[in-house]
Amino acid sequence: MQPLPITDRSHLLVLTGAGVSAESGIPTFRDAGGLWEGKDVREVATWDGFAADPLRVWRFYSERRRAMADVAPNAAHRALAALEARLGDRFLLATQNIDGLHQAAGSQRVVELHGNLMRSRCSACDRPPFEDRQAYRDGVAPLCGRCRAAGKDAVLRPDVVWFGELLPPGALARVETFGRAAGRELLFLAVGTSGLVEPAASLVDAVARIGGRTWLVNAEPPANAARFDHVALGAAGALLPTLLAA
Ligand code: BV8
Repeated sequence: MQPLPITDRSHLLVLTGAGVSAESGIPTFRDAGGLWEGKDVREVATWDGFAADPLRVWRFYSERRRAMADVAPNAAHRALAALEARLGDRFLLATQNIDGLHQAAGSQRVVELHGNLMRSRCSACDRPPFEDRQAYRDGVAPLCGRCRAAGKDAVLRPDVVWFGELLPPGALARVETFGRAAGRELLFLAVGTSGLVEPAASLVDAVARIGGRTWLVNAEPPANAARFDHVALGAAGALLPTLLAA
């Protein structure tokens, strides 16, 4: 695959999914051996599942927090951070991942569509989300200190977006504003995503509607592959450095 035709007028919008972190050792969701293998998504990635058994959800996310101690950004994350350094405000990275590896690789213009694993927030009060790397082992779901001070019991939750929940306020708007400003100079690159989860999976169509061109890098053809202008099958860590080369 030729490098992306990036000119000094190009605006690049990138969407990443779990596949971009696979070479860092983080399991994806839907591949064999994935995070959801043997689990019922409704039990660990919905509000109803959390309300029914917060401890089960905290075990799921605590295990993912613990696993972060052994992972680091890979060549795909680094290639995207290097491109942002080249393009500046003509670059925007929307990620479905909650692992924070893009930021760890130096990316700054990042929109976390589904939240962040290393933040928690209260399930009841409106205190702002806060950094929380703790893996809750003691068998008790963590409670909100502010609610407790007010004499109420409220369980903390991971600051992530579950199915049936709205994306963080402003997240999609930031992506849409960037795309509209770029118009026909917009290049869209999706990396390592199965194209099954909305609204992220339909970004490719929005780009096409405004006259942008679309690329996909994925280990195998995802559900929405036919909606891309160009498709490169392979590992993100192997393909991105060439694809995004100056
Ligand atoms: C919303 C939590 C408005 C965080 C996740 C009915 C009722 C309610 C909602 C819906 C409904 N019908 C549809 C919806 C919308 C729903 C949805 O999309 N459902 C689908 C499944 C049918 N979406 C939502 O609810 C979203 N909110 O729409 O709000 C609304 C509200 C109410 C009612 C209507 C509308 C919220 C979506 C967020 C859900 N949260 N997880 C967490 O725990 O991480 S989703 C989960 O899937 C993750 O966030 C993940 O990021 C996301 C997408 O998965 P991928 O990243 O693509 O990972 P996957 O494993 O699937 O694929 C990896 C790919 O990489 C593979 O293709 C593989 O081949 C490739 N790969 C592997 N290795 C490599 C590689 N590629 C390159 N290199 C490699 N080395």
